Amino acid sequence: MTGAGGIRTTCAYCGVGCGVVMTPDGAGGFSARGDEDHPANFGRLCSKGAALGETLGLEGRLLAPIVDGVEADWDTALDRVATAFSQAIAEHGPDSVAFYVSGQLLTEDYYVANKLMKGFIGSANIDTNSRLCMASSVAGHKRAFGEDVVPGTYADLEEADLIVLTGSNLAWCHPVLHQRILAGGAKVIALDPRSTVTADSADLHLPLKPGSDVLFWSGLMGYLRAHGHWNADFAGHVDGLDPAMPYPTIPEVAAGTGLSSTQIAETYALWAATKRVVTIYSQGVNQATDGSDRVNAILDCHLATGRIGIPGAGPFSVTGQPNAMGGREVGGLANMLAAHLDLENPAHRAAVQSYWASPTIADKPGLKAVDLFDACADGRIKALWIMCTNPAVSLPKADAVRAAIANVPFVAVSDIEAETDTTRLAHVLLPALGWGEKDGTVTNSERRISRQRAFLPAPGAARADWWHMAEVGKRMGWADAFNWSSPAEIFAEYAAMTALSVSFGKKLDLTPLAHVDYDMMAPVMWPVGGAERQFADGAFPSGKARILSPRAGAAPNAVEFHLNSGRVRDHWHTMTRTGRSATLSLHIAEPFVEMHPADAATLGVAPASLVRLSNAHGDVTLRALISDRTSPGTLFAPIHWTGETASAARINILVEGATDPVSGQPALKAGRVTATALNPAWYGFAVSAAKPVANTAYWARARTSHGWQMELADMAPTQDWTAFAQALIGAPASDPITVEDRKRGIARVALMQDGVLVGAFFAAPDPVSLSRGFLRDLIGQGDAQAALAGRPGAGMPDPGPTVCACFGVGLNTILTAIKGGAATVEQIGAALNAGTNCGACRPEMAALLPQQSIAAE
Ligand SMILES: Nc1nc2c(c(=O)[nH]1)N[C@H]1C(S)=C(S)[C@@H](COP(=O)(O)OP(=O)(O)OC[C@H]3O[C@@H](n4cnc5c(=O)[nH]c(N)nc54)[C@H](O)[C@@H]3O)O[C@H]1N2
Ligand SMILES: Nc1nc2c(c(=O)[nH]1)N[C@H]1C(S)=C(S)[C@@H](COP(=O)(O)OP(=O)(O)OC[C@H]3O[C@@H](n4cnc5c(=O)[nH]c(N)nc54)[C@H](O)[C@@H]3O)O[C@H]1N2
Ligand code: SF4
Ligand SMILES: [Mo]
Repeated sequence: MTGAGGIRTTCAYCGVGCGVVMTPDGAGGFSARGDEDHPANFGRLCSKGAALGETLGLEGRLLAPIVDGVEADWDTALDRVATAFSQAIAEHGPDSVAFYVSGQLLTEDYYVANKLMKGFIGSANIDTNSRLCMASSVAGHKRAFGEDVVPGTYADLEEADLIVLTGSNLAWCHPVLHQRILAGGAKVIALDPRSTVTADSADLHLPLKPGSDVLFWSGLMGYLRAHGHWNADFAGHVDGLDPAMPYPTIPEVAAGTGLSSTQIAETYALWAATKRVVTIYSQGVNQATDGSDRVNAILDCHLATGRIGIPGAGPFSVTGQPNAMGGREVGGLANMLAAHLDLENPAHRAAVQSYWASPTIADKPGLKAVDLFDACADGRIKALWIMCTNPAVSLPKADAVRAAIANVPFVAVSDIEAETDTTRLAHVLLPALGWGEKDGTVTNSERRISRQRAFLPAPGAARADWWHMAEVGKRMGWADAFNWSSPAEIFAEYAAMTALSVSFGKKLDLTPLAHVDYDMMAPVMWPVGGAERQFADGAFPSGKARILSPRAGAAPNAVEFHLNSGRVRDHWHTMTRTGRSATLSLHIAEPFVEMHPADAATLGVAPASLVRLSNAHGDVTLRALISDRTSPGTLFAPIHWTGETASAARINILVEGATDPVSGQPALKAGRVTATALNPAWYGFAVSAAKPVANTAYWARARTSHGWQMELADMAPTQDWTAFAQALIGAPASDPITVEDRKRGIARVALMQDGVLVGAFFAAPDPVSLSRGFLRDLIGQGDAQAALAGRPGAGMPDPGPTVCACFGVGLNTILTAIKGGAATVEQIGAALNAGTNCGACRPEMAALLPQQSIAAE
């Protein structure tokens, strides 16, 4: 849909699903602005959305099919995939093949994948990275309601009086929803073992012990019963309310969560007294061996009080990926069928098979993600197709997963990038269309379907993911069933199919969209034409809702370190897209591990030094961020760095594959590791015009607006710093200017070529302290002496690390403005523009102010 203002589409990143308008920037590119009319964001965007225009470049893109390492045409590549799958099925049966797909596929792609695997190949061996993400919420919803339905809407966040955020760093991971909460003015409580930016901006932060969630929520259930808050009117819609259930007492909750009895009692009283309460949860709840129980413990409290589906109240599982929800609708998980129908139900299976007129239908659940890669390791899987996900980085036991993929006789990978830790393992690589080039639909956390629209031409030979699969389906002998010419046709087939869900009493209803004008389709919630909020009337798909009253397991004992993991504000997963943007790469430019000062003191870890985390599966090396934001015994590391961006920072090498028995979701937030201080012979820092390459014990590289920067360290000293620097930045013929103090072990090298600086390198025995921002901007300039100085002269202040990504405003600049009298986030914004675009840095800026308060936008 092209209006006067540009092309309307939906953001590529998180499950908030913000509407974006892309307009040509006059320089051959596009710039992004929030769509004022989109009900998810009403014009807002976060730093990642605002920088979408910067990630559209074709550098590093996969632009042609590759077969056994050699560029090939489409026919050769597709024939090879079809033959490999058909042969494996003929020799070893349908369960010898598998697809591993992604919540970043569009609904149309996902629908085709499911149809091909479950209806035509006849296996349910299709699982998705949503297993790592939303599986526990799906299981929790199905157990409680009989269908995977998020009852509430984003408007509830503005109408609520109290919002509990648990296991969610919403300010960084769903920034626009966080903005909406601040604007709505509800009281906010954050339940997270770590002090996050979300916790800082909440009215109360409860740092519960990792894994004590079920205890906390079942304690609330008992409190609600004891104080007469179970809702008698709603009780008729709910099974399992038990007056005799032994729920934990407040002292028991205090002992297990590490919170004080007073804090717990006050929080319980507030929750009990507030009718309009929304509980938002995500990965801190889902990614655990008792993830489904945590979800049900939360749902129990909302069901028992009838606080569900009414304005301003309800449980709210926020989805991670842009189409986590759409994938669930079309049966993306190994234990579901399309259109919310159940694989185990013979009537559902028959209905789906007849709708597809398919030769077969999978009749037992397939392998879930972690088991699927175990089956690759032990030889059960003979052909595997990975689409739109990077499992060699993002799955637990990542090194074992890499070996498992390498063990599969035939591997196809559809991706947009040529070089990832996963594409390297493929026999056939299929180039996909990326965001901005592809067309289809996504469903966000509040069940709202929006169009993603192409505004760029297909680059090279790249084609849409649905087309890859449809072509393979045709070549496997099912020409009629996969004969679509556009995503609109696929969407129409799927929308019409939801008549089946309706006939089985489910809420998923898209039937009015079966004949919609796809190009013009405006954002719309399902059930289409039905109530926006679900279940206030007690009409659950399972008849009555179920109270599960899960029992809390024993808290893990903390002998080694507990390794928590998650996200940072400006990066997305394995960084294949955000890593292209200099703006997004500079907020946090290196992999790190947060460690409590007491643990750092015990281990002898100095600030900004390096730490090695290890266990039986392997080890990683990360920068130490010593901080009381994490508690003693618990470490936190981000998930974003890969073999492409750092030497040894794939933290999932260390994470066990233990899974929730109900949902199969792995406990990604519960690694067990030992930590040791690393004592490198030297630390280094480099800026360069070309991509730097090192094989030192530690390195991490990031994009800058003039090239690259790299942090380094190594265990052995280097004899010739000049040669080292020239090799590092790939400029052996450059003119070096080297200043060296051998006694102190300090070296500085500036590399000039044709009169401009192409690289600068610094080494020292301690972590290198320099003005990195200043050095980055010297690349391409003529000033070698300034580069050797490593920091600006007196006349030029050092802006410090970036806080506001949108306007590139540094920490020191903000502190100077505060010293100069700026007393609120608004005043900083008026002076520097910082925080006035996406607002994602507003909580960070507020934390710099003496009185620490943030007003809503
Ligand atoms: N910037 C950015 N945004 C993103 C993404 C991204 O990569 N980058 N990815 C998107 C995706 S796919 C997802 S799934 C979401 C994830 O969004 P979130 O779930 O909000 O993000 P995480 O950082 O994974 O984890 C949330 C919090 O869980 C806490 N936690 C850990 N263990 C426990 C526990 O035992 N109990 C409780 N209560 N809390 C615990 C962690 O300390 C962490 O602060 O973000 C989406 N948005
Ligand atoms: N320890 C730990 N591990 C985690 C988590 C955690 O909190 N802790 N979180 C987990 C969660 S919630 C998630 S969602 C996963 C995410 O993990 P992944 O899904 O593995 O991460 P991405 O980097 O988003 O991978 C997407 C891939 O698809 C490619 N791509 C992008 N667009 C397209 C397209 O249109 N078509 C195709 N074919 N390819 C495309 C990208 O280049 C990239 O290679 O990580 C999980 N792993
Ligand atoms: S909150 Fe940010 S990343 Fe998420 S959809 Fe909106 S703009 Fe995109
Ligand atoms: Mo996710």
